[in-house]
Amino acid sequence: MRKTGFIAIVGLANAGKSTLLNSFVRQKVSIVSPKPQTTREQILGVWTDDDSQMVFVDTPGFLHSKNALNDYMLRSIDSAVSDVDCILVVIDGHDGIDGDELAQIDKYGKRGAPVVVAVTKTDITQPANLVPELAKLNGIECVREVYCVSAKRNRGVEELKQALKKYLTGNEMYFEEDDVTNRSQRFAVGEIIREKVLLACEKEIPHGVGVAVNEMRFENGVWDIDATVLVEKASHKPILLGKHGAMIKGIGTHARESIEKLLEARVFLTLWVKVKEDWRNNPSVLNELGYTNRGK
Ligand SMILES: Nc1nc2c(ncn2[C@@H]2O[C@H](COP(=O)(O)OP(=O)(O)O)[C@@H](O)[C@H]2O)c(=O)[nH]1
Ligand SMILES: [Mg+2]
Repeated sequence: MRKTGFIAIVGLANAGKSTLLNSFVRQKVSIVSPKPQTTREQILGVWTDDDSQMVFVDTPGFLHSKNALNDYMLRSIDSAVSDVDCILVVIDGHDGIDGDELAQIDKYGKRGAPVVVAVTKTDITQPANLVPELAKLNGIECVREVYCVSAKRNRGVEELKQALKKYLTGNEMYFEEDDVTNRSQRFAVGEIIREKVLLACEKEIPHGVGVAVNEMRFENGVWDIDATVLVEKASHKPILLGKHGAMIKGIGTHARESIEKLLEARVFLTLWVKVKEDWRNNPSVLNELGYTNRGK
């Protein structure tokens, strides 16, 4: 019988949580960019092998700012860390560990689940700089183990995954053997488009971007996909379109290539840009885009 269970991945925005999740399950289930708020809600990544099934819960990073979408993201972190077998705190080794992070680890520890720390981005961190940072973790009682990894270079990730198995407490299979995520294909397609927008845009626009996949049709070996990129200010629309539509065209090309890999088929992608003032505070739009608090 396999050992099974849930492992929550938490930490500051941009620490490298989603990259680590993708590395654990060896597939891109969560989008990655240098911008905070890339991950907006719980995404599950599932790893099943001969002796275990580990369900990793990716979460949005912790951020302070006020709107309904952020409230939603914070609730989703909270629900992710309750009732898991282990809390994996991801720390950016390159940035070092600050007081807030230490306090946060302590807080997670009080929830009862064992805490394991993954210090990531070691590929761009000098070992000499890492040592004093690691020493800061010494005084924190709830930390069971500390692993240094590079998710980008896939170093130390397998060892960490093996180590996490000992914390699994269940023996019920939550997913089919070949499932890698809980999210639908449609959601994954929307997320890929959002990732390409994030990578292409500067500063404030990314936070205000939402993607609605209006239609996905598979015909004659080709996926016909129609999606709308929502922006929250009229002034953002021309920026996203770019000169003679060059920006949105580039986003569309990158997105199409990624979606073709995901769906393993040719894709015909049509993208629209629409202004929807203050959509991040509009429950019906949030619902339409799939940002609904759902249980795991
Ligand atoms: N050099 C390096 N960069 C990384 C590593 N892991 C993540 N990153 C980068 O850090 C940024 C944030 O990563 P992401 O996984 O989206 O962080 P999250 O907000 O915690 O989910 C992205 O630009 C990643 O490419 C790593 O191991 N090494
Ligand atoms: Mg993320």
